[in-house]
Amino acid sequence: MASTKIHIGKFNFENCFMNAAGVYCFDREELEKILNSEAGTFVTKTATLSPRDGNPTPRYQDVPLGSINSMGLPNLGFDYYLEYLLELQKTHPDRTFFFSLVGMSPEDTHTLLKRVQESEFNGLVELNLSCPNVPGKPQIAYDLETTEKLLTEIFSYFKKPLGIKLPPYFDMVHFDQAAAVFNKFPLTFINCVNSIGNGLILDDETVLIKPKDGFGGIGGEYVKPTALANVHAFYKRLNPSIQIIGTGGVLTGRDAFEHILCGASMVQIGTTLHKEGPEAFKRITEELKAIMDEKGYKTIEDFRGKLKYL
Ligand code: RRO
Repeated sequence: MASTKIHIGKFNFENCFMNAAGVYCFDREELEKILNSEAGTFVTKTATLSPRDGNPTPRYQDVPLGSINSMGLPNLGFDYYLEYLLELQKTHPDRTFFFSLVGMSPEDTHTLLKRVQESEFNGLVELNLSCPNVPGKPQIAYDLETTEKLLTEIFSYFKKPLGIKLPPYFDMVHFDQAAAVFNKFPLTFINCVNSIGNGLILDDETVLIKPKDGFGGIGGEYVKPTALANVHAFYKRLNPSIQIIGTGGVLTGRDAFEHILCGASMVQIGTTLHKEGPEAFKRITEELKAIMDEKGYKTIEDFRGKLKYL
């Protein structure tokens, strides 16, 4: 049968699927459920220097075609996740995990990354440059000057494997400009895409979530075409040493197959994981393997990036 093993940088994973940051990753209990599922690995909830309560509830709502959220970066703080990750390095030395991070300011981000650099952590960092939901804080990666400055500073001291979580871009010139910036740095990966920021979904005459008058990040079926376009646009523009994690609109094995055809090495699942729970990994993995078997693809590399044009 087909294999869905992949690698990111020097790290090998038994399966190409994992959670998307924000879903099933708030605390040890949730992370353990992903650890013990069919997923190849997990990423933590994006951690900040201090714990955060996040925005007022209700702040996450599933809808038929996806989800809307304005969580506001609730998390248990950097130390909580680092302690768990270091523990797992001892109990699961054969596995590799992702640590999602961002500071509430560039200074905080540097403090966090310097602490990771000085720690025993030997996995991958996913620096979140795309949270759409903290009032007053813009999505960092929509400002390419700020992003370039931040990455320049980071790579002066940070020597461990690091990738960035990106917001969706919607203009060919923006793909060109963003890729030109990312290609200047020794990034291990980029992750396309975070939720489509600041959408509105209504129920009758009313918004669905409390923060920001109902505005929130959109996930699920709504975002797949945007996610695929971002994965493929960057696949075509980035140095081949920068791998791509595809995130957005993965409900089925077919959706994952499309992300990989567009160039994704790993595939993250957010809204569907929230709706179905960790059992979703088994179903979606089986569906992807069935497509690969039918087409005669034995490994992910047999078809990754091989999207056909007219
Ligand atoms: O916590 C959130 O509100 C959140 C974050 Br940090 C993010 O990166 N993406 C998202 O949809 N929600």
